[in-house]
Amino acid sequence: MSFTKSKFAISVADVALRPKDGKPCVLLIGRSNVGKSTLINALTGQKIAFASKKAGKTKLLNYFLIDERFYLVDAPGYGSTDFATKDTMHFSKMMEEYLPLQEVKAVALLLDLRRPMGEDDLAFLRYLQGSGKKLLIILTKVDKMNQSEKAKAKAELAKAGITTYLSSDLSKVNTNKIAELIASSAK
Ligand SMILES: Nc1nc2c(ncn2[C@@H]2O[C@H](COP(=O)(O)OP(=O)(O)OP(=O)(O)O)[C@@H](O)[C@H]2O)c(=O)[nH]1
Ligand SMILES: [Mg+2]
Repeated sequence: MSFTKSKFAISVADVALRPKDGKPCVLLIGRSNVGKSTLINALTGQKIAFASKKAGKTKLLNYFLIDERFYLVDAPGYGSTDFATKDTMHFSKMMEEYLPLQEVKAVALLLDLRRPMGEDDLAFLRYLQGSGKKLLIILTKVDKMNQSEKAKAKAELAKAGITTYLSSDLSKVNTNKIAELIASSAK
């Protein structure tokens, strides 16, 4: 399956301003530049999320209504530095407010494991694992990985306690599988 009908709904800078129609939400989350917006475009078959070569493009929570049933929410990327910048503080605050919401049914964490996970990735992963939300792990940019990088990524995930994950190479077959899992987690 893929998302047959999808449209941009709203961008909000503040959690308080989100849609309050009770539709379930699946949050797409990951470091800046990991490929969140690109994955949304692949899943919807439309250029509805802004992808950019420059990190930190997405600053707001962007809501996309899928099949009139649930929202896929593109979140701002979290930090690429070790210290708390204004942006990472904004991100943490937003997540603390957002994750506990009843309509947030699942979180898809995107990881680009061509580089090992950083402390911030691991800390955030632990935080998500303890959040009580369904968690989907999606490896991005797998089309750019060779066999040994794929094996390393798998070992890296196992070390972090993750044995089930999806790989994204933006192919049709692959994207359909991700769409299917996201749709079923939005319940
Ligand atoms: N080869 C390849 N490139 C990808 C893939 N996903 C994303 N990219 C590229 O990576 C860059 C960043 O992608 P975005 O989708 O803008 O990343 P993002 O996570 O939305 O970034 P922020 O909004 O800054 O947090 C773009 O140049 C994309 O074309 C992928 O699966 N394969
Ligand atoms: Mg983005």
